[in-house]
Amino acid sequence: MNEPFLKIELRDTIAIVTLNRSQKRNALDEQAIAALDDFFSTVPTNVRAIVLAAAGPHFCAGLDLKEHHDKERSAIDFMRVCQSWHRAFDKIQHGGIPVIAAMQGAVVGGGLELASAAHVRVADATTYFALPEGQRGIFTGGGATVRVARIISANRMVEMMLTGRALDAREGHRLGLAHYLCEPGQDVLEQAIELAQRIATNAALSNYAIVSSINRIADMSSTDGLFAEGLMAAVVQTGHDVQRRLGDFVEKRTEKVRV
Ligand code: 1HE
Repeated sequence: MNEPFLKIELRDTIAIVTLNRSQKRNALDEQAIAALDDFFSTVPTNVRAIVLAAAGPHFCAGLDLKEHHDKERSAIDFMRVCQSWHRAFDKIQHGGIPVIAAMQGAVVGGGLELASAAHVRVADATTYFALPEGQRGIFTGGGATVRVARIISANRMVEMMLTGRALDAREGHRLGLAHYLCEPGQDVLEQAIELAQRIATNAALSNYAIVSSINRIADMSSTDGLFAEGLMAAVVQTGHDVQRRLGDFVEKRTEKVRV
């Protein structure tokens, strides 16, 4: 029997979800997308942050090209596949729980689409990013035109796809594909877990607002955005630990904000 695509480890309030098909460079077939959709639909209620990691030397080689080749999908079949990716990755981005991606090696095609649904991305020095769809005769279908284009700009994404070139870890970091770039010798998974632990100490309702409202408000008009922001702030304000957290500052029991 095949190993499950996702390996899931719970450490206190952190879930570490590992893509576990390294022999195929974590290529995403239909089962893999279903497994991601399933996990992000049913995250245990005590989980406050999720680390999305990948086994082996590469984060993810994108669409399973062998499955795609063998299935000879029709336009409508592939439209449905793309929609299944959109549903699964939307649950990552809009599920209300911060997701931190730990990346190494190839983050290409659908792998970059997956990573760009995460809220915080950490890369090690081996990481590189590419959108080789043009070479394969296909197009992005897992959300890159929305998510990657917003991160690096539509203009840069067009160039990346036309030339098919790979951006190394430094360039990806400079353009925002990674928020953090590990120092040589630093372990990417450890750094991602550390960030997840820090993020998990925020108020759960604040984190919910951060990951579910900011990207949505970016899609709204200014008037609607300001209204939605006010509503969100009013809801977050009802959190059970707000008074305690404010009191900690007022009574000088908490650390100051310093660089
Ligand atoms: C795969 C895939 C895959 C590897 N689908 N099987 N993605 C791409 O165009 C990337 C294609 N892959 C590569 O360029 C390379 O495999 C890597 C740079 C990622 C890794 O290279 P390497 O030398 O470490 O591994 P490898 O020997 O190329 O691959 C190991 C095995 O994984 C091999 O299978 P094997 O049976 O011969 O052992 C490969 O065939 C298999 N493998 N990548 C299927 N992608 C919703 S639309 C999204 C559109 C896209 O994602 S397009 C981008 C597709």
